[in-house]
Amino acid sequence: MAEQLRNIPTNLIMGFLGVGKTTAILDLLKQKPKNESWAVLVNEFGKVGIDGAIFSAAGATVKEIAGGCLCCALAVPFQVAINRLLKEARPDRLLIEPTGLGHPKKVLDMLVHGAFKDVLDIRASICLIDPEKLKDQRYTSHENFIDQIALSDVLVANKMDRADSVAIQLFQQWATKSQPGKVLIAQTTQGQLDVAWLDLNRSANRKAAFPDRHKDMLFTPADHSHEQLNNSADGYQSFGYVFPANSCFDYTQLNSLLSHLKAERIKGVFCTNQGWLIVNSADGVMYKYATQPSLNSRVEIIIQKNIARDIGKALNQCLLG
Ligand SMILES: Nc1nc2c(ncn2[C@@H]2O[C@H](COP(=O)(O)OP(=O)(O)OP(=O)(O)O)[C@@H](O)[C@H]2O)c(=O)[nH]1
Ligand SMILES: [Mg+2]
Repeated sequence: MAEQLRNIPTNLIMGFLGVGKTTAILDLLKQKPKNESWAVLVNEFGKVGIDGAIFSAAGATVKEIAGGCLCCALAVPFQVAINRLLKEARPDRLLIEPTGLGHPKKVLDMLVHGAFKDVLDIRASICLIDPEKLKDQRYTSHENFIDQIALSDVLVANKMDRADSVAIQLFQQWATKSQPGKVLIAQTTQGQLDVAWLDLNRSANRKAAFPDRHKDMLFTPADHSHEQLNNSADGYQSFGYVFPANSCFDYTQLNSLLSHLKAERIKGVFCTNQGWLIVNSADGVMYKYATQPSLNSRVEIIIQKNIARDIGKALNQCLLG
């Protein structure tokens, strides 16, 4: 029973949309000691979960909470999911990936002071940051972006392959001005973190600049139809589509459609005439890789608000038969 579990090492792996959190957790799972079992809890802003499928394909015990952010509408599902995950997996370690659009303060408070305070041992929170984003005021003025950095113990610049010298200098400025000082500041690519960082200590003295960030925030589902699940908040709009189990996409048409969408984020699992695929696109760079057959094809597309698109219709036109 979960009640008998004590002090399970737990880390928050945070960072803004598409920075490489899932990539980092997948890499950490590869470094897991063979005799340990780890569990992953992932929270998605969109209502159609994709990261869960990515983790499951890697063989991790995973629970997914989709459709908002853990500290707002999903506080209760969050606690239920942790309970279930602990009960079912009895993990030696728990890694939590909150949505990139979420604020970490209430999540941390819930974990440290809430019902799980004796069950979970909250260690260093790791925040990934794409240094190139530090040039863009859309990110540097975003309260969640700022507080993900402020509340992290370990700050890691990811996507260093894309970072120029200006971006690296900005990263160093942001990293060193943060108070209390970070336990560790590092730079990496492909989310490669050292597994030993997970056991670094968490500082209880870190303060959010915007602690009430989500107090009045509502996530408004725009559509309740069985196949389209939209969500909008905070300047972002997510379009989620789930297709019937027997749907199959024309690979070439799908690839062309997704490549031309000017989206902040695209994540999908697709059955195509070239096999099952996971599609993961951030900053206009799209990665595709083969995966095992899934329950259905589904996709989550996040764009800046107020850009009207008929994405559902365009996706349907890529279906075979
Ligand atoms: N160029 C480059 N791409 C990377 C790097 N790390 C991750 N990516 C790519 O960035 C995209 C987003 O990575 P994810 O790990 O899914 O990011 P995330 O933070 O989990 O995304 P959300 O959960 O949607 O917020 C994927 O296509 C990755 O392959 C990196 O170091 N360099
Ligand atoms: Mg992710």
